Amino acid sequence: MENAVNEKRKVVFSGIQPSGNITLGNYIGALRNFTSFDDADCLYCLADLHTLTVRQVPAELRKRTASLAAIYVACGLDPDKNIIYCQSHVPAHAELAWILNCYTYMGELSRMTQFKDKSQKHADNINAGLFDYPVLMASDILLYQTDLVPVGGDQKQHVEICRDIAQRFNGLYGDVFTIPEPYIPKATAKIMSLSEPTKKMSKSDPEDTFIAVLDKPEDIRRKLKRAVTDSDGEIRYDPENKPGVSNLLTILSVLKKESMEDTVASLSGLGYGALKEAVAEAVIAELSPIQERYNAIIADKDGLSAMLKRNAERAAYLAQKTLRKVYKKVGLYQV
Ligand code: ATP
Ligand code: LTN
Repeated sequence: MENAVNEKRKVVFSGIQPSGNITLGNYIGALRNFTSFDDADCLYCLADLHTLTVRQVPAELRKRTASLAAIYVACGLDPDKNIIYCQSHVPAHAELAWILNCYTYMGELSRMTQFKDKSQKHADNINAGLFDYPVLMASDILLYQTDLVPVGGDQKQHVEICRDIAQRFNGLYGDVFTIPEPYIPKATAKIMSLSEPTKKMSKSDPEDTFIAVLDKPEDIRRKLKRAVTDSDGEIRYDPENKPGVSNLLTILSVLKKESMEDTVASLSGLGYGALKEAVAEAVIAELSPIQERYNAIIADKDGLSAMLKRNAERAAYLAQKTLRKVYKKVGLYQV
């Protein structure tokens, strides 16, 4: 009993970049899990500084940031219980990133698959920020003494390098940082593109490859009707040989909270048209109430700004404690 009282509450941290329309992949792979930590202190940032690693249209970035904040709340994150804030509103993120840069090697950063992918995609703008992206992400996580980081599978490598940096730093200066663990449920780690089901669904790809959390029912139905499947006509979960059908089955079983066996059994004897229809109904049923709440939240811009301001202050207070400790440990002169 005593133990339970004395035990430190777990800290959960994650972020999403306001770099495009939030997709069903973001929702199923990350956002939806953000609400599953009842007994923890949770911080969820809008990773706006990270978006600058790829060119953004300033007015759109501003709009998308407010929109993502409203989506967080609409998905069930209570901003009084969770700290929802903009990364750029808490200067400690960029400050710690500078320090951690000096404890991160070029070699390890150059092995990051996201860096390799994005360098290929944006060959005309391979900037230092793109290379350094994981160090800013490590700072996000380490500033709050985070225990758990809920993300999709594509971010696993970034959480691993964060752990390496933290362990290296702790090895030199004592236990400064908590070593975080990734939280990546296997079944939903990678939701696939609708048009190329061997590729991850991504918000920076063309519109028809993904379903957006804010898509209208008719768009959801249209996009799913066009989703790539295969020609054997059998509804079976087999990601290797039937990536399109398996991706649709994953979406359906997750949203209906059914096991994969039950989901497949419920469609026995039916064709791909029925599968797509079932997925569309499940997606619409999941997203409609979120969209309704979203519309009310986004209509109150002042309320949204006040919430972000209040929460950035809460985050800054926590971040400052770690940053001060780090400054002291590395020998920066304190007054
Ligand atoms: P971008 O295309 O701009 O890189 P993205 O769609 O990959 O964006 P991020 O902002 O990088 O989205 O990711 C936000 C969160 O959503 C991360 O935790 C990421 O792992 C998760 N995520 C993104 N896409 C998927 C997906 N297709 N399946 C599962 N999780 C995903
Ligand atoms: N890089 C992440 C977004 C992100 C993040 C974080 C996730 C920025 N900072 C800290 C977890 C913890 C992405 O999904 N692309």
